[in-house]
Amino acid sequence: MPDNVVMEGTLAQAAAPATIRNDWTREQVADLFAMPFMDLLFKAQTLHRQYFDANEVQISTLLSIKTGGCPEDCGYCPQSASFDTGLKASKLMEVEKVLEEARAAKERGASRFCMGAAWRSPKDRDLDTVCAMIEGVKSLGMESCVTLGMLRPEQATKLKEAGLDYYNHNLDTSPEHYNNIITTRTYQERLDTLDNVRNAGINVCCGGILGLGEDREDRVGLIQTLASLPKHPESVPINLLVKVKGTSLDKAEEVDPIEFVRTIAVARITMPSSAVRLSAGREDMSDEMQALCFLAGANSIFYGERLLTTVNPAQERDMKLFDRLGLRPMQVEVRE
Ligand code: SAM
Ligand code: DTB
Ligand code: SF4
Repeated sequence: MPDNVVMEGTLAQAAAPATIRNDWTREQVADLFAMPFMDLLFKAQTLHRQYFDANEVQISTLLSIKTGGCPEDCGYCPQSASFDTGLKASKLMEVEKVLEEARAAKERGASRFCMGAAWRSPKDRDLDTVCAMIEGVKSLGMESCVTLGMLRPEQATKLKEAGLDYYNHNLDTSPEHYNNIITTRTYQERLDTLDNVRNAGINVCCGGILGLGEDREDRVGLIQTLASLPKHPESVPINLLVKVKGTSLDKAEEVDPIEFVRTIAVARITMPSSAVRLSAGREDMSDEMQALCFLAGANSIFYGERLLTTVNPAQERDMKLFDRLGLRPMQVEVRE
């Protein structure tokens, strides 16, 4: 089957192929969100199986290579200098230290190593150091991913030349809700960075966060924007806000877990060939909720006891969960 074709609908209708669509309307996405939960999950799981082995989950490990002191004012983020969260800011890590962490992550079973820096955008000198980290990670036989803030076209090209596989840059929420969360960088600037990453030939990792005080319409707006990009992001992280004391969202309203699962399912249905990552926030989820997210089409996680600055489930808990659900880590072939 050509990779732009997906079998749409229930198993009974599986003979009717449908093209991957980049023209989703708000109304169509809202209609998916409003489906009866059982029908929605069945549709998502059916589509999931057209593209993926439903028992495989891709595993990434995160490392904060430059922590805190960020000039941006993202209301959810413990690393913003706008908030006093008690986090100690640190300088860019040394390449060899980063590679030690990458080796350990590989030994624990991660296929991708993701490095995050609390920058508005990288300085050219720092970018050279990050390129050396990417080259080192690749030489370990792992996929590489970085998230460094806004990128200019020539910076994206440089990262591509170093062998970068994925660049993470999130839209976070709907265009309408965005300005309530971040004032120092516009939605359009985020879209421009995504364009620059795409044009450099790097895989795009782009998603959002639930729990930012948004409503259903904003969740619809986020997914519709992602699914209407000229090419779907290869990886779509759906984060549940990790509330950190001192940030402006530390008292935000809890997200209904069923609504979270619905969002995963709608991401799976609208972007069927993308990896959907059950991203930050798993520490606060029950095993049963995570199982529902996998059933709804999530097929990627962050593995390891730390995200960037906050906690992630203990490896032992994740290994037990994989075992109980019969899930296997996805094996990834890495080309240098
Ligand atoms: N500074 C870069 C940037 O914002 O593009 C890269 C690092 S930033 C921490 C990466 C992503 O982490 C953000 O875009 C946001 O979606 C997510 N994130 C940050 N804080 C979070 C939190 N408390 N809970 C959930 N996700 C969070
Ligand atoms: C993404 O969407 N989630 C990750 C990754 N991309 C870089 C980051 C989550 C950060 C959670 C808060 C923290 O640990 O600082
Ligand atoms: Fe800075 Fe990124 Fe945190 Fe925003 S999300 S404050 S840009 S580290």
